[in-house]
Amino acid sequence: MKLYFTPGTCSLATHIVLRELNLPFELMRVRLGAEPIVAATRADYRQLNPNGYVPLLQLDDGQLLTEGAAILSYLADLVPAHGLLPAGTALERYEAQRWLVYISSELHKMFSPWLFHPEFGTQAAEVARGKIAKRLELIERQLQGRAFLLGDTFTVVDAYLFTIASWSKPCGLSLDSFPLLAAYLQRIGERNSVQSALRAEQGA
Ligand SMILES: N[C@@H](CCC(=O)N[C@@H](CS)C(=O)NCC(=O)O)C(=O)O
Repeated sequence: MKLYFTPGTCSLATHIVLRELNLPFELMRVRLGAEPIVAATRADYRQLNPNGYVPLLQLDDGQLLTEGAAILSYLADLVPAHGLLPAGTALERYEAQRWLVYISSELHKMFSPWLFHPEFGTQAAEVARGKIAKRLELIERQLQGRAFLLGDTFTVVDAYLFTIASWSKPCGLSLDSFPLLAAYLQRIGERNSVQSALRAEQGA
């Protein structure tokens, strides 16, 4: 498999999960922008993903999968024994999906313009800051009595939440009102998968 990624972005979540699962993969760095390119080949990245964004997973047979939440679910299902996503049709699975969608639509896409598009200006940043703080309240409540977002084991939801909530720092969003989340980020950040993913992305 190949993971098309850009350091400092949401593709880190997929990268962490590939490492959690010990799956063989190749990292393909993408230079984002108006004309995104694959760094190693300078090929037009939009040939692979017409939307020009990361992450993108390329399977060994060439098939392509985009959308972080879908990629995370796919990877977890490749190795069900790791328990990175509840299996079957139990409500827990849809609970996990609920959080993936929540992180994607209520946090990730609220942070994105703020972090990656300073041209949106300070007013947009202030609106985003208020909305994100509100959305984090639910996360803080969910973390009460739980080491991980879904309970006592690490899942793909944690890889995604860690990646997105870590953007609070570069955005200057204080987590003082969210002590459980702050401790959670510290804890997840110490995992081998996270440490090695961050090291690999810095060197890529
Ligand atoms: N809906 C996509 C959005 C992915 C996304 O926003 N990726 C950002 C990095 S965090 C990106 O590549 N932005 C560049 C762009 O939109 O041109 C997903 O959830 O995977």
